[in-house]
Amino acid sequence: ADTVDIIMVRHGESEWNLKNLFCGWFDAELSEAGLKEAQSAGDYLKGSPYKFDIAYTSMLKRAQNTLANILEGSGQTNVPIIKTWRLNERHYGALTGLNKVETVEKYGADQVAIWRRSFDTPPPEMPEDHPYYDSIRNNPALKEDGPTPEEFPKTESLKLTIERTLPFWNSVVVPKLKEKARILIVAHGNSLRGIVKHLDNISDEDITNLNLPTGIPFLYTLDANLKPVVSMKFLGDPDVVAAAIEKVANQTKKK
Ligand code: DG2
Repeated sequence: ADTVDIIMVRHGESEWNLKNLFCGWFDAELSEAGLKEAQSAGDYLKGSPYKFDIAYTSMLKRAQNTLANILEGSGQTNVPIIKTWRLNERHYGALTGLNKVETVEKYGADQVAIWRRSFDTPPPEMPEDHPYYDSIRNNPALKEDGPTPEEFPKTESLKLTIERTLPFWNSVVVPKLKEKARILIVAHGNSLRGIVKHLDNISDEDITNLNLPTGIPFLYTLDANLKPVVSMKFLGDPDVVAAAIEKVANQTKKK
């Protein structure tokens, strides 16, 4: 059949996922569990038919380290890697560094749900005196590939995230898919939600319900027009997959 496979994965759990903090463009490290998730994904892929010609990731360590561990674990360290800020997580604005449960206690569950999952309402902008403004604005990785000073976000909704991720998808990934390159993308909860929304043509309402688990690769099989024949098929133990999705959906609920 005239189809092509592409595998995507949200990075493994980060230190800030573990602490339940809004992370966005803050360059958090993987947690120990996140490193293990990346290694397990690598192990799984090693025993699978999926091999890669090229890999794409963001400018953030949690995604890059996940990718490195997946390639290591699957015995494919020679795969070329392209890094782009366009796959970065959505910028979480003034919420960056705040605890997700405390933010619900302060602003209410409805408001936080809007900030986290509405399609086009961005969180409040990050002011210049925000505690993480400097580390984000002056992240040396963004000198390698980053937005121009004019493009540099102060906050991003999913809509704004898609507006800077899709140009990369269309100009770089799509031509490679048409060449039948076997592609791996390691990115973030919301940058990947944007790609999935585009591929599956998910409505602005329905995308609010989609939560991606950390560290579990998922497969798309695309036809000649790049329409999905197989959508978001998670590669792993189904119980582990279901539990992981549930965990993300429950992040703002009190334990
Ligand atoms: C999370 C997503 O991004 O958070 O920025 O806190 O995928 O890099 O861990 P990731 C963050 P939610 O939108 O799920 O709250």
